[in-house]
Amino acid sequence: RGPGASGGPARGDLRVAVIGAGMAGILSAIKLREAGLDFVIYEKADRLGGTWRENTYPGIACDVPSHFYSYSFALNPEWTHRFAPGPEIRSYFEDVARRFGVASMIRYGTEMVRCAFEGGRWRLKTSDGSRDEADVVIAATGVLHHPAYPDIEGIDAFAGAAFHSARWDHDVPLAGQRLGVIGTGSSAIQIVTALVDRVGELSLFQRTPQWITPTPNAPFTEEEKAVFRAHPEAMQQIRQEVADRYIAGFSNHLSDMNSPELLLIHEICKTHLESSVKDPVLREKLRPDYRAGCKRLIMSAGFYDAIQRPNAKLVTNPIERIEPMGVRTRDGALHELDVLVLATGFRVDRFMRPMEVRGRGGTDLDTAWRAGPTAYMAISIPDFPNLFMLNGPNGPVGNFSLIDVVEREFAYIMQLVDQLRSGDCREISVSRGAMDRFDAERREAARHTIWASGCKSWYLDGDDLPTAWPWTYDRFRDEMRQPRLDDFDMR
Ligand code: N01
Repeated sequence: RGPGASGGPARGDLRVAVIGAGMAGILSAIKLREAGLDFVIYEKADRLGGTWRENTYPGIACDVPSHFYSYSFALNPEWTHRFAPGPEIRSYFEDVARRFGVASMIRYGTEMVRCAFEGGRWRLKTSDGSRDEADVVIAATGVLHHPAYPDIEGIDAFAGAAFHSARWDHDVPLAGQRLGVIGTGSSAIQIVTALVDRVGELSLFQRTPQWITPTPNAPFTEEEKAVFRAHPEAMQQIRQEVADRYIAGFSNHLSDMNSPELLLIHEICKTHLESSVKDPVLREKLRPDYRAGCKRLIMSAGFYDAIQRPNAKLVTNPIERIEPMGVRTRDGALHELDVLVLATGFRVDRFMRPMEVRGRGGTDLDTAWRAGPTAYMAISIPDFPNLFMLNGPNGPVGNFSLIDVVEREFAYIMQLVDQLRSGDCREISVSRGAMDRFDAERREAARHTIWASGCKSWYLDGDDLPTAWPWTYDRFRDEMRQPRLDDFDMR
């Protein structure tokens, strides 16, 4: 490349540091390699896979159809099911990283502890004390990453095995045991469905019931897989059809809580509950008093069957405390247990933290995010130049393929990186004015989304305002096509 519009020299030598070797980090590496950029991936664990490495609980599967939850450039004819199980997804990422030649670029066991923008470059420090420098940092650190532990009295006093759903202890035997599960999110529902027939007794501690869409998960036959191998365009077609269906029937309507499409989904969930649960008392205990889609929709074909098994018990009386023998509820009952699973979700306000991040002039991220994490287009923060997030705050995170989201975000980021490469500027981040405008519009739009229709969920910030992308998915796709460069502070 020749000199940029501003006359600066073109920079073919940009060095990029990617933090995290999960789905988004692997994608970044593949695309950076294609673009011929120098890069390195830092990964704190000793294996890649992000959420699919951390979550190994029984029954784990993705609730986005497999051919849609795949990179667009690496479709996979071998998926065994419409909704692939977790271990298969982790193997897929490992395989793709190997095939695209980026696995060897990962520095395992190296947690990034500090990134500071000093003298026009990012100065990086890792947990082993080593240092590095980069022109660009891509934070691919995930959203549902840091387990949230419930603040329940006596939790450490439990005599049996207790662990978070994202820290599954596979050494703990389950056959014939009395299992307790706290929580009714996507993780808990999959765990209960998978384990009810393996354990002796199962107690599900429900604070809030959930709407559940009936979602059968048929295997792909050998014939279907043979077609996929011979005709990859058949997978491409499925991917496109699924994306179109999700967007037209769901994702485009989350922004309007009164949309007919969301009302239809509510009716589908209601019919699912009423036609599946026979006992009227149990049925009413399982019936949410808020709109379907307000909390993240749960996809399951088997949960209502599981919770009606003779060895399953739904406990709705609030938890008073945990005792050595089990869980004591407020009505005085002691629910004796051998194993207790905390399927209590994640701290979703962390993003790249606890890493220390300092932008221009020493601005620190904790201060910049004092009122809660925000990012222009989910990607850029004022005064944190050349730092870009994948799946950052305010992005579209509800029941859609995060791979599709990240591919679009990355294409957008590369256009910003091109401003640096061409020499048009040496530092690029959203301007303060554009950030403030984006945030004001986002907050206004958030009040009309389904997530604001009257329930508690991890979509809400401390002021109960939904933090996710509050507009249609179509708008997200449009925005991601090309950055509005006027919104950026380029120096
Ligand atoms: O966590 P959650 P999750 N006492 O936050 C309850 C993705 N995911 O790990 O509703 C009692 O949804 C809490 O109760 P309440 C997906 O995006 C995807 O299940 O707050 N209960 C809630 O029931 C998902 O949304 C897949 O009243 C307590 C539960 O714990 C996200 O991860 C699979 C409590 C937490 O639910 C998180 O799902 C799994 C307390 N003190 C996860 N504290 C698929 O792709 C919390 N709870 C299928």
